[in-house]
Amino acid sequence: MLKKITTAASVVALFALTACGGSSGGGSTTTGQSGDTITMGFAQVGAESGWRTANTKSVQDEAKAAGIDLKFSDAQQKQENQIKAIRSYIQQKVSVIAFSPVVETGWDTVLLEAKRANIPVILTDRSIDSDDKSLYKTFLGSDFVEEGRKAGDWLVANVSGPTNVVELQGTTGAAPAIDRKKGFEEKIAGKSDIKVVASQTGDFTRSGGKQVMEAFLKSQPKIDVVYAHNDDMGLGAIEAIKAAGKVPGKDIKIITVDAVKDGMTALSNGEINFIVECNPLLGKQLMDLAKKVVKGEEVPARVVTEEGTFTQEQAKAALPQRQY
Ligand code: GYE
Repeated sequence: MLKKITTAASVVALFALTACGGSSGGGSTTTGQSGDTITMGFAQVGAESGWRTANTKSVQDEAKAAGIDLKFSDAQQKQENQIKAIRSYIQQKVSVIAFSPVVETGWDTVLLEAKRANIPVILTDRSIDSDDKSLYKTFLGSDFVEEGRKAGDWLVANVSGPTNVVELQGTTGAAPAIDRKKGFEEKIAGKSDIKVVASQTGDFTRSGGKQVMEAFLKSQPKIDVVYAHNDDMGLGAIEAIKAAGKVPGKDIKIITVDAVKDGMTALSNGEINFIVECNPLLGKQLMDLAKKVVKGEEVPARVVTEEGTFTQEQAKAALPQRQY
């Protein structure tokens, strides 16, 4: 239901509701500082992709399983909404704040407020760009540069002759958009046959990927490969390619990142050529880390998620067991 919220005002109203819900939860509900129940304030990016939906479910399910009282908010991909959510969690004196920063920069002020209120912060999925490492306890998530490198390696090994690539970037300023571009560029640098002829953001959404791809198909005389920073944008691009009378996966090869069910289905159908995996099931590790930081125990500064890659054949084999 959270994804239905359309205005910042209603987001704020919802925080207020959440706050009331928390305090009417009975006298036994306490914050981490005083003991029993851990309360986590989680500021989610939004509901922009299949990855995000799976990530939200993982966080909600695992909070429940761990007996952690979760206050959840959806920022609709807006930094100002995430900042409001974090401030509201500080006011509510939650035991721990976890969030996935929509963009990398601009967090120091609000995180300093959390630090002064003695509320530990865990970064999950995406990291921030700040010199002050004392603003958060740990960062749990993927190595996005490495994901970009895997996409670049596959491209270099699987094309020959002059190859024009169009890139569908994630949300501007977001860690996975910056890093997936960087890792990919690193691997194609020096390959004179491979050219990125156009690169634009599709905001990690299916509709964004479709729109940008429609524009690319009009402006670019020759497109051989699409590199989409997530499955959803790749799926949007597939729609645009079909509408232009071309065959996705054949006339235009497609590389994406995530490996959510819809992406894996398109991969096994031959419409996508290669997917770099990015694991959204971070809930369990997040709750384990939260319990530790609330107790004041040491945690590693960085926890990297293990992930692989999928070819069309591998997707066919893996699809029946795919949970998300
Ligand atoms: O790849 C994309 C989502 O931050 C890793 O965000 C995440 C990315 C994921 O919208 O689908």
